[in-house]
Amino acid sequence: MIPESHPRYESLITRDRIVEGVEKGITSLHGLMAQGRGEAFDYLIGEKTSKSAHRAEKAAAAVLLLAKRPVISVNGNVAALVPEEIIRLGDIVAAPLEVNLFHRSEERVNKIIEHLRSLGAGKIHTKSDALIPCLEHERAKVDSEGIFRADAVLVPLEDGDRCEALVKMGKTVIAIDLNPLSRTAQTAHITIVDNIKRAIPIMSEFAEELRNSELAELQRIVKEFDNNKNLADAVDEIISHLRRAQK
Ligand code: PTJ
Repeated sequence: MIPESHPRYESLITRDRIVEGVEKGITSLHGLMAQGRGEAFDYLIGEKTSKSAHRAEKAAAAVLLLAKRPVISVNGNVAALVPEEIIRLGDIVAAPLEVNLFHRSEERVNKIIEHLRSLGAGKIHTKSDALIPCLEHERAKVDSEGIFRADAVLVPLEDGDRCEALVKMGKTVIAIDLNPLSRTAQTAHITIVDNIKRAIPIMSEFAEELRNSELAELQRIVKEFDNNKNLADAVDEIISHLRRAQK
């Protein structure tokens, strides 16, 4: 039992959720390492949502609202850390979920689907009858009516090449990645450099706020967003945070 007074309470609770995910067979063992990597970047960021992340979260909400066939991709870490939050976001922007795993096993895919359903998930794309071109690993397996034909895909905690392959397929790709220098971060159209635990609820708030906006207003938000500039800002924010922490 971790006391709430512990200075690293939030971080320790998050670790517990990932460990629990592994014990339930939802999260892969590699997910533990991914979490550690994420934590290190979150520390550099100051464990709070930066201005650049906030801008990206707003633009991402607008993209999802504008999309005709949006899909939210769920992996083992996402299912352990933010299942309810991702279901809520999917409901607000009318985006079905699809489980897509790097360390894929049918058993784990099914466990994640059951886990999401037990928490009230609506539409989940469950087939794996199509392949993302030019991707030689298990993440290529997708649902022909889901990620394969989606026009916008949210890919949280991703590792590079699928993001690139989805971009090549002509989809708008939104990534959530605490590492602003990762291949995914550099390749996506909208990169949210924030902890998924903070990012998803903020995206939902923006989506709630924007869901009744005129189309032109949503298009303006997306058009004005510049991912390269935003990523440069994210790096600057990390540097400024480190300078302040040093004093
Ligand atoms: O469930 P699977 O089999 O699909 O596997 C999922 C993982 C995450 C294990 C797999 O995709 C993987 O190994 O990912 P990587 O290559 O470790 O990349 C994960 C990225 O997500 C890294 O850049 C981390 O910094 C980042 N990350 C980790 N935790 C968080 C995060 N970003 C946002 N929020 C987090 N909580």
